[in-house]
Amino acid sequence: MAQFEEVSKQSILHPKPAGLALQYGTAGFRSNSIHLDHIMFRMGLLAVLRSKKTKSTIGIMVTASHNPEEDNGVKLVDPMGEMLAATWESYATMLANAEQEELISALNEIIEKEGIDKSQEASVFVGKDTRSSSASLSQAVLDGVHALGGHSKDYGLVTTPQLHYMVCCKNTQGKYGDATVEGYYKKLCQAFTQLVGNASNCTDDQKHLCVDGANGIGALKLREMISHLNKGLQVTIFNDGSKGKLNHQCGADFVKVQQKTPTGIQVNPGDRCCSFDGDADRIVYYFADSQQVFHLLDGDKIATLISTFLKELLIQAGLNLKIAVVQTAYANGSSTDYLENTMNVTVRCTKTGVKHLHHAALEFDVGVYFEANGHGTVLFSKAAEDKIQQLAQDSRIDDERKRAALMLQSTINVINQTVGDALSDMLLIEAILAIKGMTVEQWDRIYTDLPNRQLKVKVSDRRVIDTTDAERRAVSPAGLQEAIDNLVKTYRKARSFVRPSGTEDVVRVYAEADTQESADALAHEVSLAVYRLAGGVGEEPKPL
Ligand code: G16
Repeated sequence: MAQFEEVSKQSILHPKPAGLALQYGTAGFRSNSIHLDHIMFRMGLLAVLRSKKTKSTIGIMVTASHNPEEDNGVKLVDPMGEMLAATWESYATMLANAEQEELISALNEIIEKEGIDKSQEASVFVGKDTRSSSASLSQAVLDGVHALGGHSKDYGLVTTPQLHYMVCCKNTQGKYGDATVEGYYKKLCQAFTQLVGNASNCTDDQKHLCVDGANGIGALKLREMISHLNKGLQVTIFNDGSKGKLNHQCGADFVKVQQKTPTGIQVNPGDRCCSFDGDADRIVYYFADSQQVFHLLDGDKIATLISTFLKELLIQAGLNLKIAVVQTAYANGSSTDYLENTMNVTVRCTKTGVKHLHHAALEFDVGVYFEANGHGTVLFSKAAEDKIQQLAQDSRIDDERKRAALMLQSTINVINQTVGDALSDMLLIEAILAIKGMTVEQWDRIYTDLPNRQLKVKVSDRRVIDTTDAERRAVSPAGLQEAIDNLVKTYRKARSFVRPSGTEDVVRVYAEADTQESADALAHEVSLAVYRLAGGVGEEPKPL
């Protein structure tokens, strides 16, 4: 077949380093960028097959999100803007690791197993972040798409959620919105403007937000979006990429894990601040109190704010829709307790990775999902959206119900339902705070986080750790879970778990307890157990 000849010819220009094996991780492939040229080419090929199989446009985003500048990676986007179907992850790994001479047979295997019609047209949307390696790597993706005869549209520099949005718009024939960056800004900003129209007299101070752009794509795109906001929000952007390094001492992951303000931003008491990550699919908020003490409002606090707002609107609208919040093991114990016992909403816990949370959220009329690291969104079922729309158009209902239904409608439009989106989440949070007349301090006081600590441990092969129960318990190596259980027993209100990261070559350790000292000590002791029982490399973890 002529196309396979082209693939063979082109693949020589994107050779696989001998012996290199990479696994499809939490959000696709991720590694130092020097290892990724062949992966990008091959994911271009895979996207063409996926497009032929689904008869839809598929997306490929070149980004390593929260990882350091020297890394890169690739995220694949399925037809409705969701992450690549789990069943195709093994094909991705197989293609990525096939030796040069096995590539065509690997492609044929996928074609046969999936019953793909080779004559079907294929279309792939491609985007990239601001990393220096992203330009050549996205070209490698395009080479792969074209080698297998696929059509491509290169969106160039976009945030990851913007690319997810484009794919969904295209495959819904524009029902979800216009598949352009301009269309994205218009949809979100119009909905935001409508929503904040429900806020009574916000002062300029209340409208002001400091944004840490992590020196990445989010800063560029926020700057573009501001002009569409009609002064409903006043933003000062820090870490806009003009001097600092991507994600270095800044960005959502740094702020969440280090529990401190990023460099490059001056936080005065009373300032409301937020940080994006490197591809703008995560957001966390924070402020300094009058004693200059740092307060973090992470994904859990965001989920609480949004679900409270939605629950109140559903009650006001008189709509009986089932709302649930989906979290992971990283969710602070206080947040789960508050959601279940004070708000009385259903809470689900899944494995790390938005693909898992997204899937669980689809089971409800309104599924709010957030990882504690700030990655999340809200999903409305088709039936829920239809009910809200009907109510918003019903002329027989009273003003209060009408207002609530219209607000729910605008809320749906401000949200990017395809994936967690820092820009969209920021607009929704800002609108909720304005409508409720709530300060960031008041929001923070909804519940008090249990002190917690996250650490990383280097081991020779992180795959020796296997987990169960939504990653809350380790089943291997032998003795590790027992060791963790024994350590946890020695602290009050304590909880701890370990899991291999799917984006970095480390084992992650999480601990929470009644005091920061206890959380730090427990995290350190659990790190030592990982180091000793799971093949730690380098120096033994030191106390904090
Ligand atoms: C990705 C995933 C997130 C996950 C994070 C960390 O985020 O999309 O769902 O929480 O990796 O995963 P891990 O702990 O397995 O390294 P991002 O923002 O880096 O793409």
